Amino acid sequence: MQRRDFLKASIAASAAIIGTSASAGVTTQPIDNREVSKIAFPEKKPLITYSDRPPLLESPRSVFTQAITPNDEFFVRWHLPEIPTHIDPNTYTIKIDGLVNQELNITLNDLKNNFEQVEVVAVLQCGGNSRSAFNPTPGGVQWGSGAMGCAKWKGVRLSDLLNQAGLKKEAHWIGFNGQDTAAYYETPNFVRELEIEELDDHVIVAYEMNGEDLPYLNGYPLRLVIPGYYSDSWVKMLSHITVTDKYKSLFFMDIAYRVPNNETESETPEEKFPTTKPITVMNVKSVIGYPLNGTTVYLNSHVVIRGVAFDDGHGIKDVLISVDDGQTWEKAELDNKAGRYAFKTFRFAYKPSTYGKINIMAKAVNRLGKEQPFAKDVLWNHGGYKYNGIDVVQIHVI
Ligand SMILES: Nc1nc2c(c(=O)[nH]1)N[C@H]1C(S)=C(S)[C@@H](COP(=O)(O)O)O[C@H]1N2
Ligand SMILES: [Mo]
Repeated sequence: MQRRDFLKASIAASAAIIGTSASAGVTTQPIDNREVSKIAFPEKKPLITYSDRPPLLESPRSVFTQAITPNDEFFVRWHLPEIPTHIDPNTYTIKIDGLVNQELNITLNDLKNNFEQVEVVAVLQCGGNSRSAFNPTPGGVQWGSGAMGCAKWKGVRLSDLLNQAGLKKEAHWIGFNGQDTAAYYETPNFVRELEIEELDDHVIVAYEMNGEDLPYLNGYPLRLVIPGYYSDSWVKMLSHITVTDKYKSLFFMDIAYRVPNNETESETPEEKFPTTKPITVMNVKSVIGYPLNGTTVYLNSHVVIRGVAFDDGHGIKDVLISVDDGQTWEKAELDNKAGRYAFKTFRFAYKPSTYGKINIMAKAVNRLGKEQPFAKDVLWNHGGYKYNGIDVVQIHVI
């Protein structure tokens, strides 16, 4: 078997284990009734657990009433099973090489003392977040809506590091490599490549998350933070940055985390569009954190609907709430002092006036006027990426 084939075959096999069967169900919302596991990983509360090796942990929906997602409830996604279990902060270095004037080996101490320290509050969201809402179900981890979170990241600008090394004029691509490795040698390391033009001053190499060292599972001691981008390129346990002139064909960049180039039509399970592109910037999205699906409330009681909304950094303009299946919408109150890449929290005072099952919907609109589509209008794609349908929870009024 060709190497490529082996990879495809192993991906398909793992998808079959993690994924549910295609078609059948009529899910139009992310699966929402999974329980958190009984066991907890280091530095984490018990979370929804899909796999322990590599760790795949989802945050419960209820955390999305908060502007900042606590570190111990923050989701976790690794692709490769071998993650170093011992990291020595005194000797850890990040190497910068390739098309640079001066190769650098920067220690954590250097990073913290010899560069300007910057902070950004930014949403980290897996491109496959909410994948379980697609119908038919694409293979891959069947995330509900909790493969995302928002944190305050602290570190140094990537551009400051690259300037220190000095880019040669042919420099065009930057590769980022983490410390995790595959269990089988055929699978390459987790490496991402970005074009230099994509990397502005907002991109940081972070060592702190919400005022603490990065949790081990979120990439201790260093990770890339690319505000506004899906998190597949936020490489964790970052230890090597290589500058090149040409794009090197890489597994994760070439197969995973890509969507059809054509973003106006859906793919179908039978047909794949011929050309794809990386998923890059996030689309507009909101998630309701309260009430939860199945919550029982009294007629005429005061229910405060709460949640979070975000986009790629253009900024959320409105979050609209509907309690009549999308016929009429009203504006929620918004709050956010943390900047355009952060969660905007929303709240809406609701007094249920009819008995029975009520669907509460939230739809975010950004400053460009882009808004979340109804679930049925979200573009289906083979990878199950970029789901951003109007969020819905169903409550029971008694
Ligand atoms: N080294 C390394 N970095 C990685 C990955 C990985 O498998 N290895 N997965 C990426 C993907 S796809 C996601 S969604 C995020 C998850 O970040 P988190 O575990 O901190 O939530 O890490 C990204 N960075
Ligand atoms: Mo991801």
